[in-house]
Amino acid sequence: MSFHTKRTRIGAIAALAVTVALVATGCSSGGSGGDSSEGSGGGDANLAITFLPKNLGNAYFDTSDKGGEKAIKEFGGTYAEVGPAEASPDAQVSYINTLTQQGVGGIVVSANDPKAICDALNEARDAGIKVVTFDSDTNPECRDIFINQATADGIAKVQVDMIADQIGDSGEVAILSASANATNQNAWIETMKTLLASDHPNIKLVDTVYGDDDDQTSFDKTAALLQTYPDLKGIISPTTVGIAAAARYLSTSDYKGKVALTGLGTPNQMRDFVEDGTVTEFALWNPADLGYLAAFAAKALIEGDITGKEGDSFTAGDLGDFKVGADGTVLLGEPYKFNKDNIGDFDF
Ligand code: RAM
Repeated sequence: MSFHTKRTRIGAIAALAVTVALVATGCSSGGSGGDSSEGSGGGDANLAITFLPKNLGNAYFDTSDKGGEKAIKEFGGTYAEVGPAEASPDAQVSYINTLTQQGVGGIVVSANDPKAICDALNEARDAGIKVVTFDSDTNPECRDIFINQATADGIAKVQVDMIADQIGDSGEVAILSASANATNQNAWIETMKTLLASDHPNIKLVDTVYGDDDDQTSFDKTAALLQTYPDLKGIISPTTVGIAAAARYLSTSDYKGKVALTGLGTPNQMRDFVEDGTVTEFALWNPADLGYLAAFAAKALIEGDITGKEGDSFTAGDLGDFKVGADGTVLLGEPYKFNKDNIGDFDF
């Protein structure tokens, strides 16, 4: 898997305009130990920071965590990545407990459930570990800071706008989501429902199904949706795993070009399906920037520069300065749309 990020100007999208130069360094680590150079930060700060994605084997988290690794190398900390095979609610608990025993300085986690990992995270925090959620939050009382890729409103709106555009603002649509408890997808789906009801009276959301961020489950759920709803005009999949699996299904079926598919995807996973006409347009942010920013937030917490309260500010390397907003949330930027005219500019 190659992933160089091309140095590309991307208009007014600040988060993406600062392109992080990523160098392919092979696969992510899967073990519980660090896989990068040993090093310690300034003073006696414990800059051993471990990334804990929803699950391993998801290209989105491969990219986000590489962004974290790049940041940690820049500031001389120790990077590691651990995670479960399945994106199920409590699958991350044992990893958090192990990290607490090991005495890392920070945990950067994308949560599969807002509550299920809370006790484990709070035990980690009681032991002095700083906890940053990124991508998918826990309840706010279980972490120090949440690094949000874009606002839930923005992420919901871009997907509703795209499906409305692609089906002529009328007809049946369904949602193919990640796991049923995922904080991020559930927030986006709630807002999408509100937007559909208020602004798109002729679009009917007939079902929401869950592919668990597993490729085969998502593929099978796509097939089932198309069989159950013969009049389906479009599918929204707010997950990079789901949209890629659904596109693969559609691309070799009679539904190709007839049933629209949009949502959130990575350019590399979606490129073939945009080029062959299965998909017109989808959106995302820069996952590498998200991981990079999350790592710098962990550093600022560990070094005591910030506590996570509203108004705190810190510098995140190449991405510049960020301020902590309400509920201990830091915002990366805005979602960005990919289509046949621009997809060639991206490599992640
Ligand atoms: C999948 C995961 C992740 C989400 C992206 C869009 O990779 O569910 O949490 O942010 O899709």
